[in-house]
Amino acid sequence: MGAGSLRIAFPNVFLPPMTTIHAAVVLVTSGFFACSGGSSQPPGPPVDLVITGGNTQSWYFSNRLPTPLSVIATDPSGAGVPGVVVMWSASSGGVTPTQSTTDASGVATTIDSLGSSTTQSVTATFTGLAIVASFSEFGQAPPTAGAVAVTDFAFTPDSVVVQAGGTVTWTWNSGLTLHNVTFQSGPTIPSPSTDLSGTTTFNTTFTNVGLYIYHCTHHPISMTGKVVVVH
Ligand SMILES: [Cu+2]
Repeated sequence: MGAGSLRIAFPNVFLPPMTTIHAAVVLVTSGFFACSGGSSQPPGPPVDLVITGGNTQSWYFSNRLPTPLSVIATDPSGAGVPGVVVMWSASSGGVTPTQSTTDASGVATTIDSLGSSTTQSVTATFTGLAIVASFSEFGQAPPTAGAVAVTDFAFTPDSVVVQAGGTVTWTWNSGLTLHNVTFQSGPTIPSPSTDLSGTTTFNTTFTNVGLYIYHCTHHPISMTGKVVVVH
């Protein structure tokens, strides 16, 4: 498939290592035969790890990436291989867990937390795999403030990210129509604004990390927004 697809073939020239690899493969896949109910065609040995999710995310230093990292262990025919122990390693920050086992579909996942590098890699491998799967992830400093326009009848942008301790400012440009900022959910529920119109501002400082959802109570369908507070 794409650049993330890594293919290897066991080289015929190294017979002793190949024997070793197959021995390891029998060990790690033996669990499959005990728990598989339906398949009459058990997969062969795993020969490849292909990235299936979480590659090339851009997020903020010292924060967990929004999407888990996942790989599929495949046999020579491309079928997923269950029961393969995948080892994960991050160049910056860290992964949790550092070892995970492929599920019935052959997929293993981990969660990556970015460190303080702008470009970071996470590798996934299993015993006997010649070329590891390599993820590239991108870090940046989180914004320390956010700005949202309040117009008829939308919050723009409807999603802002701010670092904990940072402030988001809503700026009205709505003529005579009254709007408000009322929080519905979050780690805490900040105080709402009053009903405001014309050109004015309202701001909230966020101290707790998490997702905050808000709306205007007069226009709850079109006027909704969220604030994502990160470390
Ligand atoms: Cu409104």
